[in-house]
Amino acid sequence: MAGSEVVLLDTWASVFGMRVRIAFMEKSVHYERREEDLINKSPLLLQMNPVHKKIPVLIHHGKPICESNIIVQYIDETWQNKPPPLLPSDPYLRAQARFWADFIDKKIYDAGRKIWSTKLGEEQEKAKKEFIDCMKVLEGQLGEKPYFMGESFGYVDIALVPFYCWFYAWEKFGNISIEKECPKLVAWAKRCMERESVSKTLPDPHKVYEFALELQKKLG
Ligand code: GSH
Repeated sequence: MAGSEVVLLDTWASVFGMRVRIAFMEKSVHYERREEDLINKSPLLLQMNPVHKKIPVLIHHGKPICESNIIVQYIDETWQNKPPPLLPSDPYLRAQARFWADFIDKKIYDAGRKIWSTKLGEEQEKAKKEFIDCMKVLEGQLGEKPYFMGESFGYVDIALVPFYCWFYAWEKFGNISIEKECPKLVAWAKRCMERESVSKTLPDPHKVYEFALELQKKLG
């Protein structure tokens, strides 16, 4: 651990890790990123996140902070002197932002995962419907705004935009067109991709698809 005061334990395809990488880049905070092998977790990961044993973990001055959305909030508070602010300053709007980030965590990850982990047929049709319904709720919340909380890119955008690199995989597995179902949401994702923090963080969707194929084989 000697040397770096800001260390991120991460894996390249993790949407949760991407949230933290985007937040750091937005704030221009330098950190050391360490790639974890989740099949063979490092002793440091097990020591720093003994409860969930998951990445991402931010280690700041030797102390761990776990859970991606909590890490993003921590980054915003710790480096508040560095623009841009990621959460709104108004308490009501902050609560709203946290609500939508929580919705994304509770709904999108599982719904998306079910598309590629369920077999074709009734079960997958149900998974696809559930996923599209959740995406439509998000599209409704976005409305005509450029970003989720209004004019500027922030916390809710960071919570959701990493999933954009999984859209291609979900479309291939589920034989769906997310753009057809949710055109405004895809336009929002493309707008986010114009930011360096997002375009430099999100991996190639084809690479993510290959990764998901491998994972699907392993899970049988
Ligand atoms: N709610 C957590 C967060 O937001 O940080 C989810 C983190 C998570 O699921 N991480 C996965 C992981 O470390 C990688 S994408 N999995 C290892 C395992 O489950 O053993």
